[in-house]
Amino acid sequence: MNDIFETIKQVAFEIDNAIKTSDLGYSDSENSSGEDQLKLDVQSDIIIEKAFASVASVKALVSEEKEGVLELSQTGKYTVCYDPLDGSSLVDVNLSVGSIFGIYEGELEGKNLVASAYVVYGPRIELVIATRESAPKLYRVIGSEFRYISEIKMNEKGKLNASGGTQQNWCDYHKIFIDDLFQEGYRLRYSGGMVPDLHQIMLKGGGLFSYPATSDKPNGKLRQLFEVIPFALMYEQAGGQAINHKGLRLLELVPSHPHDTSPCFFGSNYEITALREAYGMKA
Ligand code: P6P
Repeated sequence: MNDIFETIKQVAFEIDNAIKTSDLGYSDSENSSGEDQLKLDVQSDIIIEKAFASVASVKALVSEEKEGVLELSQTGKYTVCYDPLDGSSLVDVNLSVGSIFGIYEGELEGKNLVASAYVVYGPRIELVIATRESAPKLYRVIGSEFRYISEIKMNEKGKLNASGGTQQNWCDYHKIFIDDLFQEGYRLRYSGGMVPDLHQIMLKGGGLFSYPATSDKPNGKLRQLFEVIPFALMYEQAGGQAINHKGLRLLELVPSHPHDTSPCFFGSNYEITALREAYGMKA
């Protein structure tokens, strides 16, 4: 899998350059989730597709920006599911964005995720890689290359609360649960970019990120294969938990379509335990 991780490092530099130099306008197309595509979305997707086309261990690609599975090689072992530039609409207000990668072996479902990675394009370029055998490892660009910084471990309880979704469309018990955390003194940290929002909670020791089922999005908004499941591995390997609104581990999700979404909750043990109680889930 190292050839995949080295390729992610390569595309990180190319996409960071594109963010800094490309036209931020909208293309005339939509992605498979019906969202308008920025030219930068399309450009980032092309950068990643081209880079992985020559990686021997990659069998196929699934992109948030395209329908279906792109077969690359009969002899490859892994399918890489990726969101090339998550939160791209934040680039024009100069907020951090990211790329997310899920590396699957076999059928595209949670239990077959063997590793995940994400890149944060912010004041610094950072990369986090997790496997089933390791805690997430943080790398940072220093000079012109990625340097290993540390492993990431979350505390049992955090202080940050990233509460996603349109509040007027939350169900009553979710609103009560979120308000109770704020009454306990949690601080709101939500930029609208999944990658920096989840990165911050992991690096600041913990808390809760939630994107619940809402009346306008009963299946949530975030995509299982290239957003939710990859981050679920990160949070579990960092000592936290990642579940859906029924208490199922997100790493046990079985999407029926590559672009299926799921309500999702990522957090330290204390916050996920409190969520289970608020939602009446079995422990
Ligand atoms: P909302 C960005 O569009 C994104 O897919 C994630 O990066 C982010 O967590 C979420 O949507 C934000 O959605 O509805 O809170 O604006």
